[in-house]
Amino acid sequence: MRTQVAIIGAGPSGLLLGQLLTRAGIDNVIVERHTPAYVLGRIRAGVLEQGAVAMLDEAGAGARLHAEGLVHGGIEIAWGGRRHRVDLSALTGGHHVVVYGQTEVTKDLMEARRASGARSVYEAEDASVHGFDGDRPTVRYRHAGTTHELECDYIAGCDGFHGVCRQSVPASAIRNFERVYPFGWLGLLSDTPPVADELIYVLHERGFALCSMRSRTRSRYYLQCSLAEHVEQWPDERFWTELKARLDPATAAGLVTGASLEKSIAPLRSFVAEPLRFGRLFLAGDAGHIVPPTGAKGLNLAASDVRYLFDGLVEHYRHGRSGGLDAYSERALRRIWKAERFSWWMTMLLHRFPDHGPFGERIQQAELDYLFSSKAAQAALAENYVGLPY
Ligand code: RFL
Ligand code: PHB
Repeated sequence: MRTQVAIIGAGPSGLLLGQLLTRAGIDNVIVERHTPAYVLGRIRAGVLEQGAVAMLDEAGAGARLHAEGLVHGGIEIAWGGRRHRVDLSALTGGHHVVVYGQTEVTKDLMEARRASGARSVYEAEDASVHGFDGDRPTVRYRHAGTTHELECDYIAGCDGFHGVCRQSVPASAIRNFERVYPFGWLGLLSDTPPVADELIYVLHERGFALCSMRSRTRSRYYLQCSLAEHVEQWPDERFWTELKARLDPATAAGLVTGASLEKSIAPLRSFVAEPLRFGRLFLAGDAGHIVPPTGAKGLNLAASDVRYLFDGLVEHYRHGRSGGLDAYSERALRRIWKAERFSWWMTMLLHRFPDHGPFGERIQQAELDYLFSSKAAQAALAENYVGLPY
């Protein structure tokens, strides 16, 4: 089998890149390890920047998002028993974010791909990438007991943090930057109305909490938890009791609880690989970088990587120029590092750090005090939260 661009991974970055390429007349094949149902079962991001929304429109997958997504012009930060609003729209000249689950984004992109007839191989086992330092890269995988080889011009490594693409690059050619945080997020999804109209990020002495949502009838809540804990130790009752303990009394009184649809623990990590291009292999999305979820940037960064990579591929196939592909890694990394900085800062601002001690806590209080006494500080938060320009 032969294609122009072989895409490893059918997460948001692989599906978005594939859809844009197909619409631009560039042949591509997606090779994914899991089943579509498994990919859709992972409950992850919920907040989209306007740039990511525009790309989903360009991919022809934005209709349901516009009909069902919730436009948010602000977020709240609760601390010291009070909720403070950050007016994202007023502080950014009218920008906003859209609350629409990653599951729905993935579903819409899968549907668009199915309708386009582009090729996808799900349940591809032992995928491996070869020859990307030369002119004829290939992807090998097993499917239904048979080994297949896919020849291509380029490989897009959209296979997430644990994927095979980054790991196939010789250690001497790549530099990794990493910070692992000493806690995780325990997430719960429930068919209950959200406790507030906008997201509430909470700093409490018992730890961070986040009140988010997927729709007007479906909520997503998170609690900072220890990495030693397991989901089984968190029956729903315990989760709701702990969440209420981290909310101010008025908000806690308005919380509607119910049975969980899903519960999971995610570790928090900052990670960047440099560069993001190795000959004819390009890394995009979580394959090249990870942010802690506090800034809601992971999925949005996947979209901006795809923007730069797609533009480079179009320039190559339409005009025979390599400038965009040559600049991919540098352009993407400039935006990635700013999102890394913001996500790290939001994480430092809003979590209890077991090793910070009294000095660290006072600095955190001063940072929050400053934030809510300075329009300039709020504007800096707002412009990063709604997304820096591409
Ligand atoms: P994905 O989604 O991990 O998809 C990678 C795909 O590659 C497949 N794969 C392979 N396929 C073939 N062969 C192999 N060897 C393979 N190895 C892996 C995998 O099965 C998978 O289908 O990466 P992608 O596409 O780059 O997308 C990245 C996003 O998923 C991620 O950044 C976000 O979910 C991060 N994130 C958030 N981002 C936001 O922008 N806003 C948010 O509000 C937000 N909240 C979150 C988040 C991530 C979270 N977790 C659990 C990490 C909240 C949480 C709790
Ligand atoms: C979510 O709704 O899953 C979500 C929202 C905002 C974040 C992280 C996760 O910062």
